[in-house]
Amino acid sequence: MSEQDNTLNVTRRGLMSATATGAVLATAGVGATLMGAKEANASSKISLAPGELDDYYGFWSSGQSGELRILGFPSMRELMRVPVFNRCSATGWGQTNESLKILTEGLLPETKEFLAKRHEKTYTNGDLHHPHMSFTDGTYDGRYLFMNDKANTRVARVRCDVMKTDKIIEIPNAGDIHGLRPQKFPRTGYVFANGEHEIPLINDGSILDEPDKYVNIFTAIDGDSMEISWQVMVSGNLDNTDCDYQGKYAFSTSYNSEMGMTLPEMTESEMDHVVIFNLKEIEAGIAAGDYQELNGVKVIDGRKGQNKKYTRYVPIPNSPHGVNTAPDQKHIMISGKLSPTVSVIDVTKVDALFDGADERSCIVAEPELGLGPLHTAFDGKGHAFTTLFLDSQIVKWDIDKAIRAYAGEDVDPIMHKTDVHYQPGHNHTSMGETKEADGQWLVSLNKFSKDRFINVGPLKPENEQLLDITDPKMPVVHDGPTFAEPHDVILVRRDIVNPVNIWDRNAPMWEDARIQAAADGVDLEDTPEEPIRDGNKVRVYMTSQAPTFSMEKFTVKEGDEVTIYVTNLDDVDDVTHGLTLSNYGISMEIGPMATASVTFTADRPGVHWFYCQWFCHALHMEMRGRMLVEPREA
Ligand code: K7E
Ligand code: CUA
Repeated sequence: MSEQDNTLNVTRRGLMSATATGAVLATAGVGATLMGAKEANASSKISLAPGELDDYYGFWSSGQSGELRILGFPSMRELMRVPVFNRCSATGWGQTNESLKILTEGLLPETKEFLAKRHEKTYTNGDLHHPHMSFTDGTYDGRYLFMNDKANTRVARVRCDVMKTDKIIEIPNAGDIHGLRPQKFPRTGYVFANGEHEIPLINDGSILDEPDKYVNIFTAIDGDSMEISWQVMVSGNLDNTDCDYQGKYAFSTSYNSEMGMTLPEMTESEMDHVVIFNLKEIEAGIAAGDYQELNGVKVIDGRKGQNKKYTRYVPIPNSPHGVNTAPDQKHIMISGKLSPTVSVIDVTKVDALFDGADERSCIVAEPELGLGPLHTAFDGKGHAFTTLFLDSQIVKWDIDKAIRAYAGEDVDPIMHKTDVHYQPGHNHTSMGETKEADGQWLVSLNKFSKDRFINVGPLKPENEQLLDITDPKMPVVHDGPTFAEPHDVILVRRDIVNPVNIWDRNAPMWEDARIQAAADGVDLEDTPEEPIRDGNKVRVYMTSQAPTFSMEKFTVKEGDEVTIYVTNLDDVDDVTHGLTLSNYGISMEIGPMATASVTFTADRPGVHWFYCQWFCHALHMEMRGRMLVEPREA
């Protein structure tokens, strides 16, 4: 945060808690009395006056909705939805040529074949759990956001300058990508991705109900090229992952070390494990040729008992879930889920494991915190905050005291527990997964809202609560309903994220349109008055400038394959246009100075209006034109 920002924020927050409390108490009467001075004080910190800006960007996942959401934080106002694995009616994501290229180019050949049989080009759903920003030197660098698709084994990248998805790749050999984290140091670098569900290594039907032949795969992706660097075959499944601040190790939890196929089998043993990946040894193994190549990827064998220096399996009680690296750059917290404990790994003791030390010797604390610990967040001041799913609480605990207690000292690491509503999964603190954790806010992502909001029917929203962690009692200061189902969020200081307002005409997004226009001798910014016909292919080039399209009408023949390219010449903040083609199921967004295109077959004769669907001008309703489709001669 810049000096200036800091001053502004402190002033605003300070002012608001000092003055607004008084005002609320004086004017709101009974409500304020019931609320209590403390809660009124806390809520006033988050109620931004109209026109005031938030201090943080919140990047929310959306689970089975498949998109990324941007919220202003701490107000928790939803600012934007970025389509990623889903289809979007507003922007045409999944329909425009530009988005389809991104959605299809990274698919495996067998997936393309499979989808073609269903007359589809790409999947229409996704399950996006974990959005994380790229790092440089242990903190966010504002370049990219990376995220997983558990449903269809993909990893996507969003460009933070335009807040659009620019790459999606399918991960071969792995079963359903769940945990995902970017390398923290020296930079991203690698993006680590866990395959959660164990499958046969060659999953073509030749092995079916023989679970002992199933494996799991840990993948390192190059965050710059979005190509797969290498994979490691492991024993047990893989749930969540995180890495250290030295660039040496990654850590993945495994809740099914049993490799069970049924619930009783999966939860049978008291101890599961965290797999530690030795990045330098894996790179050396790849360089030395100690791998098999599968689907074009170099796969190292890091299964238990291989006794190589690629992996170590540290026993952890019991079905561990979250793994979170503390901003002290030293401790890794593994949440026990079915065990009431969080196991603390000291990364300085990990080297010894690869020299033969006992696996548990890297554990330096294992505090008992409550029931159902899932994920842990940090304030950068030596404290950790763990969600207790079954207890519906956030527990704040002292890392140093937990270590001393484990060594035998009679100290209680638990500092406070706050009730949340209800059943929290992830929690996250402002800048909490970086070395710049600032200890201001914690958001608790609760799976159930039950009675917290007016009833909307059997399907309820989730409830994401905001806790003020500058207060030792960590009061809940805000309820934030969200639709299905954000699993995770990161809170990034706003000075780190600097998106543009207007597209760069050279953006790679519409590279194909540029190439086609050049081949047609067309200037995308000064388009011809008539479509270009090329056999039964028709290319319609248009520009948009509020409140007109450059073409008022065009004529095609039934059965023509039509591509409409629109370039938005308005280089003005917030003047986005759209093109919706009525009764053809077509719509797309065209941002300021962007080009977007869509291809379809004109198989419905008649008059079809195209119109702008983004309210852009006083004459927005008039921003329309006609596509005339001549019937094929009988
Ligand atoms: Cu829901 Cu991060 Cu997929 Cu835990 S995971 S809750
Ligand atoms: Cu352009 Cu509405």
